[in-house]
Amino acid sequence: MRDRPRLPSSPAFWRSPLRGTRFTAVLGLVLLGGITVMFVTGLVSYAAYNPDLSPVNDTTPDKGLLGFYLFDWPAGPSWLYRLTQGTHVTLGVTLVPVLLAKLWSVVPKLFALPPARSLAHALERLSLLLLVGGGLFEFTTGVLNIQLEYVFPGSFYPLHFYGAWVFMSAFVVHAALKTPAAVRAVRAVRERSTGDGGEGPVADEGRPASVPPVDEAGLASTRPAEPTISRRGALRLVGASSLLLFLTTVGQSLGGPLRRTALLAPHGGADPGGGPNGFQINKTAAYAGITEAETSADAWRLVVTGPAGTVRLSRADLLRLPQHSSSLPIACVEGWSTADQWWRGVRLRDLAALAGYDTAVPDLLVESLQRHGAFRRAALRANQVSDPRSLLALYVNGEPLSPDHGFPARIIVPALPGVHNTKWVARLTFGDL
Ligand SMILES: Nc1nc2c(c(=O)[nH]1)N[C@H]1C(S)=C(S)[C@@H](COP(=O)(O)O)O[C@H]1N2
Ligand SMILES: [Mo]
Repeated sequence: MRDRPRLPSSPAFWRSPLRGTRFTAVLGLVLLGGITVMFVTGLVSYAAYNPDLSPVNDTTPDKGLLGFYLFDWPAGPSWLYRLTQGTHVTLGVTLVPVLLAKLWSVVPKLFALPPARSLAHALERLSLLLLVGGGLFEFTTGVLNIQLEYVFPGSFYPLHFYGAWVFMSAFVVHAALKTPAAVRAVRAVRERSTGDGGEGPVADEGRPASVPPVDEAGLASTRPAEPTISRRGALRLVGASSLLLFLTTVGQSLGGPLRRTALLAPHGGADPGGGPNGFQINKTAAYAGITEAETSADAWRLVVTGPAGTVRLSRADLLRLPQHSSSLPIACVEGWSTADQWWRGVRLRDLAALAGYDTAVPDLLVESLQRHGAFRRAALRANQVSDPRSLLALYVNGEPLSPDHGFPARIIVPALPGVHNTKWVARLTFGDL
């Protein structure tokens, strides 16, 4: 056996017998479907923040034309954001092994020399750089955000949002160029394997050494080492890894007892404990700097402002207003969500009436007692304020809200991203934004 070439730019440097057009094609087609869903659910997630309603909601103020698709987020079905964001995060985690295997399968191409044979070739390679870099960037920022909870304070949304557009531009070009060949490669093997056995090779793994693999793209090694696993076996391994990630992640979006199966979900957060308030906590009262002194019956007043002027209500005043119940989940951008909780409190539209909006309900700016941090304010659209299920909640599951779930009062609105369900509410300002 000759010496192994030392430079990765030499095709003979790469010896895995697994590499080949079909292997890459199968992974590529899975990513084509999966990443398309990631992109759509990602854009939807951003629309759910109603960023064009108010600068308070807009995490990418410089998006310009990239916001062309934004639409008014509906207040239902109540599980809508659970579904779109649970899909986005769970699918993203599940696709990690596929992405890594796909990159591994084409890695020799990244080292190929000369760097560019022509202008067209140079452009193609540049788009690959954006594709690979953009893909790794999107997956890395996404995973870091769900695992470490906002490691890029304030900048996660812009990074992930602009990164997605760069990545998707390269992805569309790449998919347009490569999909036809990928489909051909997958079909070719299927035809051979369903053919009349005997004469021809049945599949890549059963192929006699003399029959060259389908390798239009030149991905197969020119000097393959002895196989230790078949191509099909390697694909099964990737599939099994994805399945394992899926099964240890999806529970966080299903909530209830299944949450315990979410071994990969972020841990180490506040322990929600048991009882009626025993469901996930995003940020604790202590973290947000909320003290008992300021939420006590004597100190806390809700300030409600509108055309009728300003009213100040104690918790006892609020409890004298008509009380209503809604079963609604909390669904966080990080992908976790709770099953429906039973909330009780005052309808936002009743508070709008108190502020002077008896007939047409307007938009609403909600502000928390919390003094610092990005989640202390949120703007809600009129359709969300007027929904009869939208509450300023005082109770959950039959008990007063715990300090960590927003005592004395919090917002709960159907289909709203968790982050806009403001806790420790101090001020409601009604009026078109
Ligand atoms: N004032 C305030 N409200 C807040 C937050 C916060 O940090 N501060 N976190 C938000 C986020 S990101 C989520 S997901 C929900 C979680 O609500 P929970 O902790 O009651 O489950 O509260 C939201 N309301
Ligand atoms: Mo959240």
